[in-house]
Amino acid sequence: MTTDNAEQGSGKPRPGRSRATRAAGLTVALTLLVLGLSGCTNNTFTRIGFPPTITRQGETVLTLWQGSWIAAFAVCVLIWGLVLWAVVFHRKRGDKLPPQARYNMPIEITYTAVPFVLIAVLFYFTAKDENYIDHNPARPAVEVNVLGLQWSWQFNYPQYRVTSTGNMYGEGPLPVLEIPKGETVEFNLTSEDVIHAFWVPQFLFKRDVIPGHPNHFTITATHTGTFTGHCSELCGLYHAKMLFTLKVVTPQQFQAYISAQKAAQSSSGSTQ
Ligand SMILES: [Cu+2]
Repeated sequence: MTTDNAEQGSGKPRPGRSRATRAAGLTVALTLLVLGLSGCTNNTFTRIGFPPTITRQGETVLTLWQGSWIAAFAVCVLIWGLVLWAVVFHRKRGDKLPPQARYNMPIEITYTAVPFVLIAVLFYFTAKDENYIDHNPARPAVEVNVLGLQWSWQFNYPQYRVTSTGNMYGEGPLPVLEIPKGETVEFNLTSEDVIHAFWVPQFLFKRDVIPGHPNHFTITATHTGTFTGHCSELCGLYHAKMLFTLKVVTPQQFQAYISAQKAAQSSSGSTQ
């Protein structure tokens, strides 16, 4: 562009140049401010709409989400910066055309190569994170068989022979899924009727529950608490009531829960 300006032959300092420098400096400062804020705090703004996560896998999802937005924002700033710079400082003045840059091979190659580099970087991080999020360890600490059915959930702990089933049509208390914090928990998802989807918003993750096609995923919870799980696949009339309660507790509380469930099951079995 220096060559282009020289070709215009004015030889005088152009007022537009200092304005362009100031605009570029302001853009860089704003970008750094946003990037700095996103690294320093942890609120809805910096999570870009995501809820706070309660799993290690969710932390990876959040980092990928933020990184993708930062990359998109950087591209946006660059493209709009170049467009505005061209519109403001290289607009047509009088009858003279601004410098033309058609058939410029270095620029054409750059236009082609840069998007490929962007896609390659996004692909690399997506594939790396997906491999981690989809990894199911050979020996999870806890296994939960999740059965989706119209319109509730059944949670079965095969290691402990404990099962809890929700009431149909969303009546009565919600079915409870209790898991320990800090331990690997594998979910085996199956359906007995139509396609459902298992979703806890704080996992930052959902997975389809498909009849005849078991799905699996593993999480390690990082926070205790009580959360609401949903079916996120429209599955019929009472889909909206297909909720469950997720309780993340300490390993000791989890063992106490399993013992209580076992005792309840055996007493109800003996009274039948
Ligand atoms: Cu459903």
